[in-house]
Amino acid sequence: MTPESTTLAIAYIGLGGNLDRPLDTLASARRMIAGLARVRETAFSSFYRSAPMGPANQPDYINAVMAVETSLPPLALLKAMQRVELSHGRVRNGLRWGPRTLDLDILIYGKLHITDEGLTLPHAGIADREFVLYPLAEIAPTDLEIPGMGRLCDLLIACPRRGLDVVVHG
Ligand code: A4P
Ligand code: MG
Repeated sequence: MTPESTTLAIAYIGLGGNLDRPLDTLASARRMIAGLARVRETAFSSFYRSAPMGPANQPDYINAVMAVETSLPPLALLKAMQRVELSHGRVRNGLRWGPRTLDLDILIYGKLHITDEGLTLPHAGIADREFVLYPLAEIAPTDLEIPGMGRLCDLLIACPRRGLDVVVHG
């Protein structure tokens, strides 16, 4: 796909954050993403709260998933997501799984299955993260085939919902 391409892809974006009023931050990021050129929001999940995966000495996370239709190629979409992160105070401190105001992951981009230095699609963490799978299942068809990983409904069965609360219904 060239940058000028008008081919439309369905992409799912995972939003997360645990510093500085994450509900407000995620709502603001949603508006900014929906307002991007060549991006159209098609669905947005509820907001969920969960304990941090990784270091425990950080606040709980708020997560949500957004579906968009986009003609941006994958790397351009990633760059756009990184600009939205930066404009919401994201600081990359190099700490793996450390606290953050806003994290935007491209979970799925159409049928693409790629491993690149800067972009892995689908996102490598989907299968074992309940804070990704359950909001995704709210807005995606349950028979969605996640390239290289299998059907969403099968991933859900393998990842029981344990510590995930809906804080705002979508
Ligand atoms: N990158 C590669 N593929 C992708 C993709 N599909 N989408 C690269 C977005 N980025 C992708 O990401 C590091 C690099 O990944 C980027 O430069 C990009 O080129 P980052 O956002 O700078 O760093 P990160 O997010 O800290 O890395 P990591 O390891 O991906 O963190 P995670 O996996 O996102 O985990 N607990 C709960 N309950 N909820 C959460 O949302 N999130 C994290 C962060 C930890 N614990 C959590 C949560
Ligand atoms: Mg990230």
